[in-house]
Order: sequence, then C-alpha cells, then structure tokens
Amino acid sequence: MRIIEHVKEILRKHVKVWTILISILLILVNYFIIINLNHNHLSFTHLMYIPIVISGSLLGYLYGLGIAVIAGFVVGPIMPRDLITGEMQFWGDWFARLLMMALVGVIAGYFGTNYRKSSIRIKELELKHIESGLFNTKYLKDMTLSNNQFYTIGTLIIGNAHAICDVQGYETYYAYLRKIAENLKSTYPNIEVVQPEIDHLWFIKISDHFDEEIKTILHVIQSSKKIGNDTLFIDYALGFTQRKHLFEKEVSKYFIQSDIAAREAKGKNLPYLTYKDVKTNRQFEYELLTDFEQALHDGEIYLVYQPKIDLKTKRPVGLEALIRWEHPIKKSIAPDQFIYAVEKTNMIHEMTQKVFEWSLMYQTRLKEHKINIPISINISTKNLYDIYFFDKMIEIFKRFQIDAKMVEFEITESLLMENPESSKRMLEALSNFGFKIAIDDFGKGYSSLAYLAQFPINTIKIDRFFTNQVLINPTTQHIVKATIDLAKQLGYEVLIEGIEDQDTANLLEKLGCHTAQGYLFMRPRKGEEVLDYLKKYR
Ligand code: G
Ligand code: G
Ligand code: MN
Repeated sequence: MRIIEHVKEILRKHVKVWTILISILLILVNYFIIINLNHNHLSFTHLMYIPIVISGSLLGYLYGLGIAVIAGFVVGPIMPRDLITGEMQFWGDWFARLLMMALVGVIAGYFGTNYRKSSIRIKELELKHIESGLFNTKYLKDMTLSNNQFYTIGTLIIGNAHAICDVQGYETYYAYLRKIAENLKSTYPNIEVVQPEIDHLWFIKISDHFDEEIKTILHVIQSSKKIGNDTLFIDYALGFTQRKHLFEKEVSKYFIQSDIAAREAKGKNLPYLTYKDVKTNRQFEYELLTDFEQALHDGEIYLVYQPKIDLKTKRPVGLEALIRWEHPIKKSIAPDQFIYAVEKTNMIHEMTQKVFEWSLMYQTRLKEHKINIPISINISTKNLYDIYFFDKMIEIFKRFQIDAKMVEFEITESLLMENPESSKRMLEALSNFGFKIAIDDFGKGYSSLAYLAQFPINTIKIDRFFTNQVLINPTTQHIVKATIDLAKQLGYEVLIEGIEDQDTANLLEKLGCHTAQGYLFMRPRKGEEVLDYLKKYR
C-alpha cells in the first residue's frame, strides 16, 4: 500500500519528465514492433497515437504536438514502405500521416488542459465559499495535526454579522472577512483560516507564544475594520484554545472548545476568553452550585440586615435583608460571586423563598420586642418569570402575622428591562396584594423615570455610583437633583445608597432625599446586632 502511494507521489511530482520519457519509450517500442512485423507494417503506425494522446492530455497541446512530430518522423521519412524491398515512402503519404498525428496531439492537449482546469475549479468550489472566497470546513477534513506540535486554535464570532450585511451590504461584509484572513496570513504565513458559518471564522496555527498570538490576533481583527471608505462597527468576540498534548489528531475537536470560549466571551461582553478560563469558571460554578443547595438548609447561608435611615430624623425606618454565605472551605463568598450562578438555575426560586421566609421570621422576632419596621428583600427577575412565584410567596407570607405593607421587594432596574412585560404583570400582582416595590441600583441602567412610571413602584434607590460622585462632580449633582425632583413629583420615595460620610449625607438631605443607606450609619449586620441597635430607637 505504502509503496503504491510512494510511486504515485513520485509520478505526481515529476509528471512532465515521466510522461515524456514514457512517450518516447512507447515510440521506440512501436518502432521495433513495426520493423519486426515486416509485412503490412504501416497499419501498426496507428500505435503511435497512444504516446501522442498520453502526452497531449497530460501535458497540454504543445507537448502533444511535439510528440506527434517525433512519432510522425519515426514512422515517416526514416522508415521504408516495404521492409523487404527497402522501398521508401512517398513523402505525401507520411506527411499526411504526420499532420493527422499533430492534429490529434493538439486536440488531446486542448481537452486535457480544459479538463485539468475544470477539476481544479470544481475542487475550489467544493472547498471554498462562493461569496467570501474563504475555505469552508471541508478544507480541514484532510488536515491532521502533527504529533509533536502545539497549536493555537481560535474562533471569531461576529455578533452583528446580519446587521452589517443589512446596512453595509454583503459585499462589504465578505470583504471584511477576506481582509481579516489576508491580514492574519501576512502576520502568520503558516496560519489557516476557515469560515464555518456566515458569522464565524476559525483559525489554526502552530503555536509559538500562545499569549502573544492572542494579542496579535485581537489586534488584527480590530484593525481590519476599514473597508474602502467604510469603517465597520464590529461586535465581535474571540475564543481561544491551545493543543498542548496529544489528545486528538483531528482538528475539528479543538474548534468545539474555541467555539465554546468565544460564545462565553460574547455572552459576557468580553473581547476574548480562553477555553481554560471557561472550564475553570464552569468548574467553580459547578462546585458552587453543588454546595449551594446543602448550604441553604444547614445554616451556611443566612441573612444580614442594613438599616435605612430617615435623613431628617436620623432614625431607622426600614431594613434591607442581604444574603451571606459562610462556606467552610471557600470561606465567605460574596453574593455577586454566587447569585449570578444560582440565577441560571431553578435554585433561584428556592433561594428567594428562603430569604423571604427568614426575613419574615426576623420581622416576627422584632415584633416580639415591640419593634415594628419594614424589611425589604432583593428578588431576581428570574423569580418574576416563574408563574408560580406569586402563589408560593403568598403561601409563605400567610404563615406569619405581618402586614403586607411592611414588606418590600427590591428589583434592579437593568434586570427589570430585560423582560418588562412579564415583570410588569408580576409586580402588579405583588403590589395589588399590598407589598411595596423598590427599584434598586437606579441610574446604573439607562431607563428613564418616565418609562419606569408604568410599573407599580413605591421607592427609587439611587445607585451607589452617584453617591460617590455627588460631592466632587457638579454634573452628577445636577443629575441626582433632577432625579430626586422628578421621582418626588411621580410620588416615589427616594433612597440613596452607599453613604459613607457626613458631608454627603448633609448634601443629599438638602437635595431632598428622604432616606439613605450606607456604612456611615451601619454596615449590614447579623440579626442579633441589628436587634440591639434597633432597641435604642424603640
Ligand atoms: O450584600 P452585598 O453586600 O454584597 O450585595 C451585593 C449584591 O447582591 C447586591 O446587588 C444585592 O442586591 C444582591 N443581593 C444580596 N442579597 C440578595 C438576595 O437575597 N437575593 C438577591 N436576588 N440578590 C441579593
Ligand atoms: O444593590 P443593592 O443595593 O442591593 O446592594 C447593597 C450592597 O451595597 C450590599 O453589597 C451592601 O453591602 C453594599 N453597601 C451598603 N452600604 C454601602 C456603603 O456605604 N458603601 C459601599 N461601598 N457599599 C455599601
Ligand atoms: Mn438592594
């Protein structure tokens, strides 16, 4: 098998030399056949068409012609008409034969060349996209990774490919893809670029310096977006993986990894991620979620409370319940580290129900100490999408003797906007039942108060970001003032988050803020401590 391959390879490499040699050899063999079969020899001259057709079809019409002339002479002037008598041929006879042979050589050459051209074109059409001219995935089929090499493998996702095509036209978009491929090739001559889908590019190169290659490729993609007079807006993300060990010989397996990394980067609005990052993140998330369910039931997860202070009277007028996780190995895990993961699963419902139940238990305990204070809990919009959420919350609530207006639900502005329709229905149900609704982190998103007015809202909580800026930045001060004024006109309570110093507290009181939360007054604390604190104001 290997010998055959080997021979084929040698024949392919020196096709010209072999064809000419074989053709001349055949002419000589024919010559000896003719002169040894002594009578009626001229009918054997037709054997000469074999080397003529071979060289014409394999090497083109010039070679076909050349071999025809040689063959024509061999069976022409130098060959007697009769071998026994030695009578020579009439020149018109052999010359007519030579012309026939030349014609056949040229025709064979013409068709041979055309055939080769079309097969190259067919092969090209099979391996390339018609529009972009870039290789498609079939191109990778024959590629196997060599044993002792590292490879850098990447996926580029163009999130707004369809928008670019709609606005700038397909031609511009494909020109952009081609430009990326060209620029990558001129940076790394050994890189292979493939277009698996309209909005994806794959590339693979032998890895020299993985981290540097990531940076270079990022740079190439950013700097390729000027096409003619247009500069495109590209919403892209890149995913990278590296083949370091001999896991797979097949390339396609690695593109699955770089695709995953690119999708993850896209989802997180990052310019790129490596598969390794994604894997460790996923592992972290997976372990976290495995522990979370247990932790919710065995006391590792609990609530702390932060008072809300009336800026005029300086007295606590409410509490916000905030979740905490004291993990035995990972130590204390901040909510921003686990809530986003829990939110991706069904456990977010159980978490919110637990938080609700615990805060109601705490409120009941405060009542036993003659302390009657509203408590707010944070809910996720994922909760609002659950059609059973309302019923489950009411079921929990009915187990306690607490007035609904003493309970507030905080929902962040940006999350609310992800699905305003279903959020609105759920918030209306909660509000109609008598619960209060607060918009958390207001100002971090981009919604206007006018838009928010369609939701049943009682309180606006202005985001910490503005609090930090309000003393030093006059523009922020104007924004905060205008927000407070409008919110009050719409009948909302206004709370400012994250007050850490007295000057800011004074200023915000002057600007008309009703209530505030912040380290200046009290950090979030465990129930016991907050109870002691509240007793002083009873
Ligand atoms: O508590 P911390 O101090 O770290 O809060 C960080 C973020 O986590 C805040 O945006 C807060 O709204 C959110 N958060 C805290 N507790 C809860 C909770 O019980 N449920 C939900 N959904 N979010 C919470
Ligand atoms: O987004 P939400 O308002 O639910 O988040 C409350 C978060 O703000 C909690 O993480 C809480 O610990 C934090 N927080 C409360 N007061 C302050 C403060 O004065 N300064 C800062 N930096 N964070 C605060
Ligand atoms: Mn909050």
